[in-house]
Amino acid sequence: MAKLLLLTLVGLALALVRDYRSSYQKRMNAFREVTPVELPNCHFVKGIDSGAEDLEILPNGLAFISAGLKYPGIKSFEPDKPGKILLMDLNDDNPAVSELNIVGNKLDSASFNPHGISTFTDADNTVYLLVVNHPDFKSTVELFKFQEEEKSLLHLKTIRHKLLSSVNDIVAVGPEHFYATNDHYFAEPYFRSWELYLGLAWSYVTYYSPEAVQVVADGFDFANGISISPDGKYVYIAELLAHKIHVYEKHANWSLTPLKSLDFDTLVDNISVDPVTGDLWVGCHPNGMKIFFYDSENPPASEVIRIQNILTEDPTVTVVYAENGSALQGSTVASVYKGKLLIGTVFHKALHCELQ
Ligand SMILES: *[C@@H]1O[C@H](CO)[C@@H](O)[C@H](O)[C@H]1NC(C)=O
Ligand SMILES: *[C@@H]1O[C@H](CO)[C@@H](O)[C@H](O)[C@H]1NC(C)=O
Ligand SMILES: CC(=O)N[C@H]1CO[C@H](CO)[C@@H](O)[C@@H]1O
Repeated sequence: MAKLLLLTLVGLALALVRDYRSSYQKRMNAFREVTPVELPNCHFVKGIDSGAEDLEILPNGLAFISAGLKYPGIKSFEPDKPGKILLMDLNDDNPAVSELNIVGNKLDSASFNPHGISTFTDADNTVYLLVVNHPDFKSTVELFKFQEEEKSLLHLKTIRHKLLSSVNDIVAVGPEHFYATNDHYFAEPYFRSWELYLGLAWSYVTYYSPEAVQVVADGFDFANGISISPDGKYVYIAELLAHKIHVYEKHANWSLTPLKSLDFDTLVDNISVDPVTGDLWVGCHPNGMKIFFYDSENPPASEVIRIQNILTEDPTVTVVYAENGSALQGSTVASVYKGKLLIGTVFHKALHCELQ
């Protein structure tokens, strides 16, 4: 009898392990290969060789790029160098990047580890740049004022809060007001691989303002990119390991209510919204195993998806660019400006292409 019980328990444990493993492989999209989709006239951006995790293009064509992210467990080609913020003018024929000087004496540049970024332009045309930072594996949000003449960023403030525990990406709705995704995996100097394996969906979205801070959505299996519609009425959230993009309605009191979600066959990372058309551009990882467990012989692929008419019953989803990693490894973000597409990656290069 005892033997039978033991056998049953062993059987149950094995079934559980099998279930977790197959769900893990599904969440990681472990068996996906890409079919290439090419774009004309692609050039690597000079000066970017160790990542351009997030980028944001201003209406005048100036692009901010966060570079040099060190994420626990994820590849970095320059593990000992601090991160930086780059500037690029997309109006140039062959745009190059320059590093923005950080001025003000409150930010420790040696431990600067920038991740998601977002800008806010106020009524006087002052541009604020908000940057998710991970000094010593903690999470803060740094507020800067962009000084275009001096090509510098004036550091104004460091924002910390217990509901900003493991921030991935932010979208600003004011100079000091933003929504932030907390991915759960950037809290400690090690990668929480067991928790990632189990898929506990502990990731959430916080609304932050100096007056009130609240969780506005939760239960995500790795909430990643976040962005907002041009009219400011809808917030888009990418749930990386569930392969979903969620549309939330934003209310006057800043709360969010779920409206709909779309499913994909790829891990959706950062979302950028075309201010002209309202289309969503998403940087994706077709196969999560390759991005979380780097192998230079079998590098992670890149994939960019465009979603048109997301609010209608029948949105159009197009794979605009796909490449197996022999050219561009691990795309995280893509954004358009005047018929050209700029694609950023976690730790690799950035690519600038013409759209057909
Ligand atoms: C915020 O506004 C929404 C929509 O009007 C409402 O349903 C919700 O109860 C409000 N939440 C709070 C905390 O007041
Ligand atoms: C990736 O694509 C390139 C160019 O299309 C091709 O030469 C190469 O064999 C591919 N690699 C793999 C592993 O499929
Ligand atoms: C290119 C681009 O717009 N990327 C987005 C990535 O996420 C941040 C934070 O939400 C957005 O502000 C960026 O727009």
